[in-house]
Amino acid sequence: SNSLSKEFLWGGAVAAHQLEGGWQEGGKGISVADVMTVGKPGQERAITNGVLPDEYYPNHDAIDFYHRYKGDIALLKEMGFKCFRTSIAWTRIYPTGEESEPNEAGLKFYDDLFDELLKNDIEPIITLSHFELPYNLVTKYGGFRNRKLIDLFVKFAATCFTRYQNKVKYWMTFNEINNQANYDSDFLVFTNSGLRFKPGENREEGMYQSAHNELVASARVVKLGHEINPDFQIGCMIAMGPVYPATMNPDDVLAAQKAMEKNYFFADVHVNGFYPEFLKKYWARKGFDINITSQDEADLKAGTVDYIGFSYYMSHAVKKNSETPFDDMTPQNSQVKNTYLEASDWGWQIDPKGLRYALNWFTDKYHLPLFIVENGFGAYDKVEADGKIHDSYRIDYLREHIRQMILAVVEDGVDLIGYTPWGCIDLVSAGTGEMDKRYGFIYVDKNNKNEGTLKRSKKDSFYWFKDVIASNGENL
Ligand code: P53
Repeated sequence: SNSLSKEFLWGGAVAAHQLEGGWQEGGKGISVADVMTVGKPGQERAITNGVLPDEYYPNHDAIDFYHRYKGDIALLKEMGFKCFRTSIAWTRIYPTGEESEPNEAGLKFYDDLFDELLKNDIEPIITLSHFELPYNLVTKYGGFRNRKLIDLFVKFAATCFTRYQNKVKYWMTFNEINNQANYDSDFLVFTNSGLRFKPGENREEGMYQSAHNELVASARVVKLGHEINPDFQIGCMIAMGPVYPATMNPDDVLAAQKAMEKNYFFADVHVNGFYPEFLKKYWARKGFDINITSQDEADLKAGTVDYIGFSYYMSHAVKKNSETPFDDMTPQNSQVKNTYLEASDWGWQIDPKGLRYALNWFTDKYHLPLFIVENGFGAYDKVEADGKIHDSYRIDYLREHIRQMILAVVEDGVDLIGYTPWGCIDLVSAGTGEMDKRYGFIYVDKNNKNEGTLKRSKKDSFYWFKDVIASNGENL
């Protein structure tokens, strides 16, 4: 066929903590997102020890989707959305993560939200864990380093699967589980796994143990979900940023491959149900002692995913240097600027062809259906005197990525479920906590300093994307 199928799921993506607000409504507990402040381009947000009285926490109120979701869904419907990706805030269901009974007010909120979507013929696509760990599990257990969190996550997932089994078909377990491969970043290990390191601790080993515990939790949840409803489609969620060699020098080529392995072995385990050989060898060389039981190995095998959800924003390029052995290559420590690409104001390199590359890479390696569950352009928007927002830069970004996506499907035969651009309505940035780093088709009047009316308005990209969906990708 020369076009996308009629069933192709066009939509948009968000995460609970980045738009709901209502951080203490309906008995919600404090999550890791509730203790992070605002950063700026090139500066990570700070993590505080609990909620402090004089700090501003942008996720606490976010864009108040908690109270405004009906109006917001009406706008998504107007754009023609076939699906909407969001997450279930763990702390609305189990406020500390440890309760024996779920919180009914939290369950009811998502019942109502999913009903509203279904009433509008919008399929909910649900992430179980999107940077929303109960903060209590950080202070009490040190996050996912502790195996205890496996059972707590399985309990949370079982509650969601049972309650929403007739409303939600598409699930994902851990959002961007591989972000923590960059274990030097306080933000990434905290949001993925609730990890906080003391000076002198082995961050890398701690990260691998947490990642293992999450991979086991994910596999157990996949198996359980299929038992609860065999029609469930349960995927993993990988942050994909292909790593290119800076030159044709075989050193650079091998360096890029090694950096890819370290970032994407997570997908190997999710899809194959076992660890790749290179990683076990690497752990042995480093002297890492990762606790993996034989029951874990059986669980990993029994819970492989149905599809691969992934985010795609940018690509990276690496150059081998003499200080960094192949063993330690990462996109961070050997990164060079790709002189063929432009970047966003936050330094994210714009690379539409990298999306086609990523779709083919996943397909060649795993032969599973794929779902682009995030893609988009974070940018400053300007509201004109007449209230209009001319975001042609965002349209350009999305158009070129959609072109490459369609080529991957039509010419390369990639099996693609759908496309949900990130932050379809402006929301709080995960990386910086800013409101002014915007991705939306829908503008929300609120800035980095918590000022604004929260009024929603349609950007130029709103009308453009509406036409893209209506024409099933023909009118770009
Ligand atoms: P923000 C790092 C690298 C790539 C994607 O990010 C990332 C991150 C973490 O910031 O996050 C994903 O808001 C994530 C979303 C996030 C989105 O990309 O930093 O799944 O929660 O908002 C965009 O611009």
